[in-house]
Amino acid sequence: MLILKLGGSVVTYKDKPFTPHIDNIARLAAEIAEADAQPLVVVHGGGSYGHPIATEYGIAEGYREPRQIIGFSKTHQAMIELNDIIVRELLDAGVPAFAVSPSSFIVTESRRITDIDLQVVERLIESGLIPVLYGDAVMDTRQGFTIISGDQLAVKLAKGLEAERVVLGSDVDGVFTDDPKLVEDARLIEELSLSNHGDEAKIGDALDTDVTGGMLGKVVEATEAVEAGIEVVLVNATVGGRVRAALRGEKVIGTRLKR
Ligand code: IP8
Repeated sequence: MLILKLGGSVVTYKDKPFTPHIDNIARLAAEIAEADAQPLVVVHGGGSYGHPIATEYGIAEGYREPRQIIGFSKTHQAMIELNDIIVRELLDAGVPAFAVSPSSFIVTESRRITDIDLQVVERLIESGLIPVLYGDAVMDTRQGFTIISGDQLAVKLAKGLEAERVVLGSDVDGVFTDDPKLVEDARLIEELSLSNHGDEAKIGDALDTDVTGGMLGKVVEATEAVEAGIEVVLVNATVGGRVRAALRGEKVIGTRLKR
């Protein structure tokens, strides 16, 4: 069982509202087809679809005023639109993808997934389908509603489905010792131990920098899976061949998280 998360910066142009990155999506669809790694669940992020609307209406922070209600629906709808584009590309590549809406079977409490019914996803997988889910606007028992990230969802699915490996595809190669855009000799950390940073003492700083900003959240989120004994690999999904290799379990440029 494999879980593949494709970041919003991979499947959309993040600075152009509602613009899918079709080249990346089509290439990744082909890589997924070629990897022929099943069972597989695909999760994608929001990029320039979900995030601008969620921010405009303050959806992640929960209900405060009536004008947010339509924003909650618009955020979800934007994600359905992006999901539709991705599922169609997968189908065109011959991958038996099946769109699954997270908000219809997931509830959070204070932004964390507490309620997740995996029965349908499990049956889809058993039938040979590849469920395709996404970070979504979901109901929250404390704050009315919120946003769950694709990373939180990917990790929950990995644990619930007892996955062997989670591949987190973003637009950077992995975790670096320093910000590679600022520090010339910044080095890619091929294996990152979450319990003992040892000589990688600067990781915290590196994770806090802009270029790896999303990395800190990713690593924190992935900790739960790593602790459950699931392999987590961070790869650059904008570079051809890396996702295919990671799905096949081949050696690939990236960062492997370990306990
Ligand atoms: O891009 C958030 O998912 P992420 C999705 O993985 C929405 O953080 C709805 C903004």
